[in-house]
Amino acid sequence: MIGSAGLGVHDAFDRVAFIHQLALEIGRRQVIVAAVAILTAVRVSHPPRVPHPLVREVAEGLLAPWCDTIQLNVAQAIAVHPGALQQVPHRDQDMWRVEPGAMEYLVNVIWPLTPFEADNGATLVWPHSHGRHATSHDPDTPPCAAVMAPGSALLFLGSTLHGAGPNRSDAVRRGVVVGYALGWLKPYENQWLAYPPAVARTFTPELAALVGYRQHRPNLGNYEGQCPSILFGGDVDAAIGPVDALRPDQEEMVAAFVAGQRPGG
Ligand SMILES: O=C(O)CCC(=O)C(=O)O
Ligand SMILES: [Fe+2]
Repeated sequence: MIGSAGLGVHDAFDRVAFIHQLALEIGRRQVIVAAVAILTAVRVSHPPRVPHPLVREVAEGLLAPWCDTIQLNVAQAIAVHPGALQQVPHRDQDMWRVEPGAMEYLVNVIWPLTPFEADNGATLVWPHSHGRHATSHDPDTPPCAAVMAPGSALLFLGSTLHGAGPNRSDAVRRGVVVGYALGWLKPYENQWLAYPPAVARTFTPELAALVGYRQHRPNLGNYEGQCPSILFGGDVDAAIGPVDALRPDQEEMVAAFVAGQRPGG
């Protein structure tokens, strides 16, 4: 989506108007765009859905320049209790040792289960802190609170400075964090342990693929050299042979190398 409009991820997130247009194009739903770049709260659904078609399309569009397929990085419920202090501002991509600004690794989605208010722990997001700005120098601009209600979701890049706000109210603020990462990264939560084959086989093929039951070319995340979704078929024959899952350029390179060794090749 972003690519088709000729904009890089960072340019796109710098341009609220573009995000608005993007959401209108793919959302066909009411879209609330905050008056600052990077923070976009989208009317989606309640209860949260993994994957939500609109959210998935946005995450895939943003991460497509760097991977074939995306994966679930985490699905986690977070409660901010009355009296809780502000969370340390952080960038979620810092869980990996990355070079800030070179690329994006993660799109995070926060789904409120209770209203997020300025005084009850709504996530704080620092505008213009993402992408090439994600250096050790943190912005002097104040954060903005993602005030939203169940039915909306907050989307932000893994390079964006953010954190849960302090809860000065007398009620618990509850939300669910769902992260989508590049398909070849080590995810925050070990998806195969969280969703072993006996559980994942009850998922839709789309969800099973998102939690790791598919390979990322070339051959990443295979089981005995095959797509791990073969584990959904019951007893797997120990003698199954490996089947390569290569990118087209790798297929071509291997085919040419093999042909070159044949007599007359
Ligand atoms: O719950 C929130 O508002 C943010 C939580 C968060 O950023 C985190 O746990 O990494
Ligand atoms: Fe975070």
